[in-house]
Amino acid sequence: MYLSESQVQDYERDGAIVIKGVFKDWIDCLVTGFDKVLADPSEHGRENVAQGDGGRFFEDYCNWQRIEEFKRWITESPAAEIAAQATRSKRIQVFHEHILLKEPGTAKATPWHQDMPYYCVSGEQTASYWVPLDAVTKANSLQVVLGSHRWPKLVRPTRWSTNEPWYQSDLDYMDMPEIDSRQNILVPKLELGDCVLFNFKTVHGAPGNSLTSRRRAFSTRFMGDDVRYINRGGPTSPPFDGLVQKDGDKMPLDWFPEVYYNDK
Ligand SMILES: O=C(O)CCC(=O)C(=O)O
Repeated sequence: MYLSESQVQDYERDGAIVIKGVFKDWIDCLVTGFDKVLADPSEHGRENVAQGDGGRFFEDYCNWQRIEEFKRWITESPAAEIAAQATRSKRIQVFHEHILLKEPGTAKATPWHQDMPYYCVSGEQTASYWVPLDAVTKANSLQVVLGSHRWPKLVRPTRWSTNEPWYQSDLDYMDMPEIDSRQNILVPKLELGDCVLFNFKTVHGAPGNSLTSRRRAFSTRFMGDDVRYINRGGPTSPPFDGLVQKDGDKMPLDWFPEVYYNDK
């Protein structure tokens, strides 16, 4: 067991936990993969800083099938087994991975958001990793709003580069409340090899990067037992064009392979 029962209970209550040291032997591998994507981004690669605004906030996703280092991490590191423990799932499917780069001097923050409303899935048994690949401080680290995965409605998703609504029709979502000291915000103190594990519904964000070093982060999303397809009425992020699932269907294994199965 990688997680204690009390860590699993914290995950259920707070929607996020910090796991210390678990990926310290994987940082070099992930950095190699990250740099390969930077050198050869996919069609999904996006810049979030307008020209002239200074710095760079680049992201890309869904590269793990072509980037061998990411595939190794997904299939050989303890990540999927830990996701199964945290979500009390028998099986874990990989949804996708995501890289985020903030160059020094990037003012653009990652806005507070939940990932779930961008995704074509629903469910409670979800687990996303945020693994920093450079030394981070409170000034440029991921932050999460503890307990926000239990808010009664999903928060309206927006485009990070423009703040425009993500969906044309988005009345079913609530506005992001003011995030301030009334919420229980976790600003983790992370070392290389540590990670934050959080539910797809947990509100999170990150400041820009005011440090003099890059801030690279590797995120991966895993789906547990109760995760099902949902049509959100417009293209999701990632888009996964060509999925033919209907609401409530299981996610197809040929797109989202099972990467952990607990046969006990
Ligand atoms: O690294 C960041 O700035 C944000 C990360 C994030 O939103 C995520 O991993 O879901």
